[in-house]
Amino acid sequence: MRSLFLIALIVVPALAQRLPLPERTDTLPGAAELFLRIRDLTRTEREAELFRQVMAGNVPRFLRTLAPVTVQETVNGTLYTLRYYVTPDYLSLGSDSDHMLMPMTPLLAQRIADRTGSLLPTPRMSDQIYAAAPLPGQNRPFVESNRLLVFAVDVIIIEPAVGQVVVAPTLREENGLRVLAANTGITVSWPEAPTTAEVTRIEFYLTPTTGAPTVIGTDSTSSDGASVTYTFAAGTGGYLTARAYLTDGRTSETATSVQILVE
Ligand SMILES: [Ca+2]
Repeated sequence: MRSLFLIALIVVPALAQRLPLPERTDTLPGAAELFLRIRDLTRTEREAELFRQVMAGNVPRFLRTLAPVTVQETVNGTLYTLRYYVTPDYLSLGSDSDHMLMPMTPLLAQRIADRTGSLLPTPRMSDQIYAAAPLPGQNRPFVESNRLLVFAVDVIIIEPAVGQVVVAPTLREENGLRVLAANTGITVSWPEAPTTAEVTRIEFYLTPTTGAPTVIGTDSTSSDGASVTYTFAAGTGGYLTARAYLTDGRTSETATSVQILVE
C-alpha cells in the first residue's frame, strides 16, 4: 500500500489539478451536433467516436478544474488524511454552453481513465464524493446505472492529520466518546490548527452517524486560535472534525475527528 501512495505522489505534479486534455477548440462539435453524429452508429463505432472526441479535448471547461475530496482513514493504527481530486460532475461532452452527459460502457470509461491518469471511483469513493459536494445534488449518489459514467479521479496527497478537535465542556468521556449536554453552547476547537497567512478559514464539521457532513461553524481568523461555539440537539451523535482552507480555495491540514454523543 505504501508503494502505491508513493507512485501517486510522483505522478501528480505533472497532472496539476486539471484534467490532462487538450484545450477545447471551437471547431469541435457541441452536444447537439455530436448527438446527430453518433445517433445512428453502432455501439463500437459510437464508443470509438466518443473516445476520439474526449482525447481531442471536446470536454466543457467547467469539468477540467478538479475538486478536492478529503477523507480520513486509519491504516495500521495511524490516521491519515487522504485527498483525491475529482471532476466536479460526471463526464460530459461538448462546450460549456452546449454539452451533454455521456453514458458509456465501462470499457470506454476505463480507456479514458487510463489515458488521463485517472481512476474510476469505487461505490465507496462515490459516496465520499457525494458527501463532499458543496451543494446538495451537485454530485449524485452512487447508483448502479451511474457505473457507465466517468468520474475522473487523481489521488494526490496522503498526509497524517494534524492535532485533534477538542470539545468543552463535556459531561463525561467513555472510551474516547465525548458525551455533551444538549441545548447549551459547546466550544469546538482545534488547538493545532495552522495559523499561516495563507489560511483564510477553518471549517468545523459534524458528520452524523448516518448522513452527510454539515458545517457547524467557520472561524475566519485562525491566527488567534480556531474555535466555534455550537449548540447541539439531544440525541445528536457522530464525529466532529475541522479543515483549513487556503486563499486559493484548496484545503490544507485536517484535524483528527472526535466522536460525540449529545444527551
Ligand atoms: Ca479565531
